[in-house]
Amino acid sequence: MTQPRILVARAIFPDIAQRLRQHFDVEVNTDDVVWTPAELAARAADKQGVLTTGSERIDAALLAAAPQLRIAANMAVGYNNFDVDAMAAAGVQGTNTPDVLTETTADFGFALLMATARRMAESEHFLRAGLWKKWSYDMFAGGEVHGSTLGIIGMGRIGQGIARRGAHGFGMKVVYHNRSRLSAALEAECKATYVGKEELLATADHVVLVVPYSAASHHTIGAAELALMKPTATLINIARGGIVDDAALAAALREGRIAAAGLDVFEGEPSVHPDLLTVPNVVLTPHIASATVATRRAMATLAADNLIAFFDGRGPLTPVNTPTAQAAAMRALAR
Ligand code: 8YV
Repeated sequence: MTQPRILVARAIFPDIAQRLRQHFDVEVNTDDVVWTPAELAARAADKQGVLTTGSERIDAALLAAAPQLRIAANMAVGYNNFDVDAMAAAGVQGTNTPDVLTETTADFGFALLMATARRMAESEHFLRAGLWKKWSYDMFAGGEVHGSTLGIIGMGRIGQGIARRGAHGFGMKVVYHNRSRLSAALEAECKATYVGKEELLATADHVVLVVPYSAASHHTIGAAELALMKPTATLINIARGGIVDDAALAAALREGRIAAAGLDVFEGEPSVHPDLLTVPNVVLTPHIASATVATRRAMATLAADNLIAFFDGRGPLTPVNTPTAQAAAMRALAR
């Protein structure tokens, strides 16, 4: 029996690619080029499975160009690069990598909060530039972290991880806003209080964004929301570019309408809004919140496990959609 053909759309750990080769006929993008949609479609045209990252879009055009495709396994917990409805209608399974990155990403969110509030990047640049000549009482005096109010927008697993760190580790008062309230037990465990978005923005010293990206969450933070925040507040985005209006944020930072921001994700990344590159009170990192060796290995392993389980007939481990049975059956027969 011929093995399913799998496309690994970006470079991954060589041993995980090797493991996939024990199950499948595998093509790996070993050069790690970010393909255009047309290049991705050309490579996926004869494949039954694809292992993607957030950089590859699986949409109606790709589905039409890859008639045999049955599963796209994303190496990410966020899957806004998938048109999940178009995939379900076309009979294509989508999977993601939840849980394995939760604590690592929460660690990074907290690190970015601390670096931002305590002005670590700005002061390091000052030192490297040879500008440190004397101690001053207010030199790089930032915002307090311990005992302050932490506002979390998006209280999924990562948001809860940040809440636990803030409440239990730093004695912070935690308020959160989410589409739905957590159970009383989870609220107690996270020591978190549910509030409306406006109240959160007006009262938090540090606002952390951890919402999934969708049309509904586009520009969750724009000029109007920034205007509600305290002038001493910090804003942290580890969710997705597009959750924040980056141009409005750069203006607010430049004019001192909020104190500082820490950003790991950007609208149109890897491009970064030029105004963000010139304001001093922002810490910028290149989408690395899940980037520890152990966690990236766990993400790649789970994506591979999803492909293996799916083609073994055990079903996907961490599905993000439910393909229609009839369309899925048609795809299974397509040659
Ligand atoms: C990934 C992420 O590194 O999991 C996510 O949703 O944003 C990151 O952990 C990135 O999406 C690459 O796939």
